[in-house]
Order: sequence, then structure tokens, then C-alpha cells
Amino acid sequence: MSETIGEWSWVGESQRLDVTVSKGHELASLNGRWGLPDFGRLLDGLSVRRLSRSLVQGSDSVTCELRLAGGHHFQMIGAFTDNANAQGVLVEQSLSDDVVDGPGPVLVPVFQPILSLTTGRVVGFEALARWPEDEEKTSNQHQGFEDQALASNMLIHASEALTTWRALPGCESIFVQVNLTSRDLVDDTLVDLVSALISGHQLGAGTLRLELTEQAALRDAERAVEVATALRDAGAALVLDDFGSGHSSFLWLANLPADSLKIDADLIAQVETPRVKTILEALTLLARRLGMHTTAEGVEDVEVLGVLREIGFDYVQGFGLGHPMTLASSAAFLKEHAKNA
Ligand code: G
Ligand code: MN
Repeated sequence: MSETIGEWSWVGESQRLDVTVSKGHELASLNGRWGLPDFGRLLDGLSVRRLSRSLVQGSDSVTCELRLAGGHHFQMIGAFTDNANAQGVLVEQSLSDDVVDGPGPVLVPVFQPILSLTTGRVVGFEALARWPEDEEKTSNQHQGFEDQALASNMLIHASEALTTWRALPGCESIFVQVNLTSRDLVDDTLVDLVSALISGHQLGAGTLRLELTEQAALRDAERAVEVATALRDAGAALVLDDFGSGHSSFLWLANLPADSLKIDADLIAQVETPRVKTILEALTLLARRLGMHTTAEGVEDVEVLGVLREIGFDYVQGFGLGHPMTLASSAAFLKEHAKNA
């Protein structure tokens, strides 16, 4: 289980580490403004070296696993905001570079490309969780592990992926979409984590996007809208996922300040049926009038791209355009696509 337990910032000039841990937390002893040698006294030997390497000769991103002398593990995650200063969050859980050891099976984040129907270029990716030792299972079948740990881990990995992609030529405004569940929305640490990731990695406004379904509102609709609004205020964009099937109502669309609408794959599969085409035309028009972008998901057949463009969709996503892929493959995919565009 991972949990955001506080925030940190590093001021290079004065070599000070400011740590704020939530009140009453057992790691609250880390609270304060520290010089590295003093903070180091709280840590085991290897951690001290790791910490000073991350902060003193640090590069862009900080992901530093630390162990207190007493045995507690936590992670300092964040990024440099300029040459000397860095900030981020403290997470209680162990993460490694690409593979996350959570409770249960090992999770690997993968990224599925989202393309613009106007330019044919990759405009963003949806981050998806995969459990490689169990290829057949999807995230839904791991519901037991779908807790804050999954959302936090995916948000952290997605933010790091963004910093990798946007360094590539022509990819400065690329976005990433992370799925959130109703449980994630009621977790008090979510807004803090999103906010810290956006400021720590200096992510452009709206480049970290959160996908929500109306299921997120089933527990407490008022609270869901409140948290969603706070996430948006923190600089994240909101995407209504799976719209047009299951849990998706016009009331939810009316109340949620969403930036983008993702139309369910089951509707897209029937795009060539006249009734469905009419519904999709009305939906894309409605979205545009509400100032929202639209994405057609589950596009397996590139032959329908012309019809989808004609209907008025902005973006497309699906196996026909690109399967979910590892971060390394996604960077190669981006380079290839920039060439072909
Ligand atoms: O609920 P959500 O829309 O987030 O679901 C995304 C899931 O859909 C992922 O598991 C992804 O692998 C899968 N997916 C993405 N594109 C396609 C596609 O073209 N066809 C099918 N069958 N599944 C897809
Ligand atoms: Mn989704």
C-alpha cells in the first residue's frame, strides 16, 4: 500500500531540506528544516548516500528510496524546478524504476497512444496498469489491489513519463491520462499528490489528465465533484471516460467540470450504423459546445478513421493505432510518428 505522507523541498543555495509530514503520522519526526548531515543521522548509511546523490548532484527527476535507522521505508519523489532547487512528495511504499512492488502482483505501467484526427500525430497517451506475470488479467480483474497505491503509483509513473516525452522534439505539449476510481476520489491525499507532481515536475497546465467514469460519483456525488474540481484547480485536466455506456448520465456531464469526453468503445464499434452515427454526431457537437475535446476509444480498424473525422472527433485511441506499450517503446513510437506526420 502506498500513501502520500507529506511534502519536501530542497533549496540548493542553502543546502536545506524542508520536510512536512501529515500531523500525527508516525514519521512526523521528519518534520522540519534540515541540513543534509542532520537529516542523514535519521537514515541508514546507504540511504544517506542515495539522498545526497539525488539532491546535490541531482538531475531532472528525484525518486529516492530511503530507510530510517528504525527500519521504516519511504520514498522521496519529485523533480528539480531549476538547477539547484527541487520539490516533491513523500510516499510510504517501495517503488523501483519501472516495476512497482505493491501488495499482490508486480505492476508495470504501459502507455497507449492517443492520436489527433486532424494532424495524425500522437498528442498523448493513456497510462494503463499491467501485471506481466498474468497477461490475461486486466486491471478490472485486480480490483482487490485497486486502491490508492495503484492510483498513486500510476500518477507518479505517468508524470515521469511526461517529463521523458516532452524532452523529445515536437512533444512539448504531450499529455497523459490516468484512470481514477471512486475509491481514489475519496482519498484525502489525492489532491496533494497531484498538486505536488504538477509543481515538482513543472507539468504544463492540463498535461496531466485524470479519467473518471460516473462510477466515481456513485458513493458520494457531491464529494466526487468537489474533489474533481480541486484536482482541476491544481492544474490537472478531467476526462469523462466510457461516456455513452454503463454509468454515464447527462447529469454527471452537467455537474463535472470536465475538459474532455471519451466515447465508449462499444458505440465506436457501431459507428457505421446510421442511428449510432447520428448519436455520435450529436455527442461531438454537444462536447464542442461545452468546450470539450472528444476521443473515440477502442478503434481497432483504421478504415473508420475517415468517418470518425467526419463525425467531428478530435482524437482516436485503439489497437488499430497502437497497443499499450512500455515507456521505452512509447518514446520510440513518438519519434517514429513525428517522422511520419
Ligand atoms: O475503461 P478504459 O477505457 O480505461 O479501458 C481501457 C482498456 O481498453 C485497456 O485495458 C486497453 O488495453 C483496452 N483497449 C484499448 N484499445 C482497445 C481496442 O482497440 N480494442 C479493445 N478490445 N480493447 C482496447
Ligand atoms: Mn480509460
